Amino acid sequence: MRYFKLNRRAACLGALSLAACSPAGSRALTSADTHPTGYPTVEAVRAFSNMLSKRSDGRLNVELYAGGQLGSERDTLEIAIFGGVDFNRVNLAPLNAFAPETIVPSLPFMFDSVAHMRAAMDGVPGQEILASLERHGLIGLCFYDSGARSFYSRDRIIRTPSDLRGQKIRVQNSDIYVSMVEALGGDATPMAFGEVYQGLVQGVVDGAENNWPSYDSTRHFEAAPFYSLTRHVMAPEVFVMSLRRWRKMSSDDQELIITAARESVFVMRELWDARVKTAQERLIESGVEIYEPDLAPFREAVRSVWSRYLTTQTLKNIANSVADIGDAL
Ligand code: GTR
Repeated sequence: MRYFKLNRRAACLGALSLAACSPAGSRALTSADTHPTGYPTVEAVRAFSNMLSKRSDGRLNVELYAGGQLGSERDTLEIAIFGGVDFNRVNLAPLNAFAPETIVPSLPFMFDSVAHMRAAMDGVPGQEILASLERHGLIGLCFYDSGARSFYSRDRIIRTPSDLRGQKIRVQNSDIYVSMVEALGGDATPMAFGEVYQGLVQGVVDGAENNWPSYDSTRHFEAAPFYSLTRHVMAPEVFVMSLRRWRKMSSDDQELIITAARESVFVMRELWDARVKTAQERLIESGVEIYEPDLAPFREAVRSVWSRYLTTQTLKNIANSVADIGDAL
């Protein structure tokens, strides 16, 4: 098992779990999310938590730490592996560096549609990726939707990859996305999610990329009002549990957790589809300029990213089975 090197925040937050101990020694479970209350991922985990509480007759309760209270996704993953927080909802991107199987669904243009992403993550490739996380100190519970990520800019419409030339584009903390933006001709700047708004306002970066709900909820559109629907990445979100905590649970409680997590996926899908609609409406109303580019030159430009990251037979097999699922749809 390869652990992160723990940082100071992780060490401090180890104390969080201790502080939450009840005199009887049982404690509320905790969950972290970078999104605020009301965002679909947070509300899906709340639905999970409600199911768990009900089915355990109030024994298993999850306290939600939303809005990045416990730090960036990279931080909270470290904390979860260390056992300082029990559950964590993150994107796949921060897992790419140490859990190779997560690379496949994170690659640009891996999925043709949301339906393709859902079918692949519900199927064998998704199960294989979730199972692979155990080697790294995490139990992969389920995937949640994250729609499609598209580029937005402070000062220009991105019509073709050449419009990204010379633009500093914020990316998530994953080498894949650095390579992707470089392959498209831009300058990639990895940055934590919570810093992007200021980065855009101050011009530290010229643009970023995200799905409709995040572009809206972060208000990035205020500083970067040109949204080009490149839909280049459909990497899902993932809901994980600390392996350390998991091992302390009875098999009955583990079963309750797995079942509630699986059921929360359906809650998430409904919340997500509704949120995409309202975000689109709100953004159009706010005057965001939306552009539908020809995707062919974008696909072509990022071809090299696949060969660079699909380096083992295991990863190639997962990518092939994702493609087969797409062909069968
Ligand atoms: C959002 C995603 C977050 C985080 C964020 C980012 O769409 O839900 O987990 O990955 O993007 O860009 O950092």
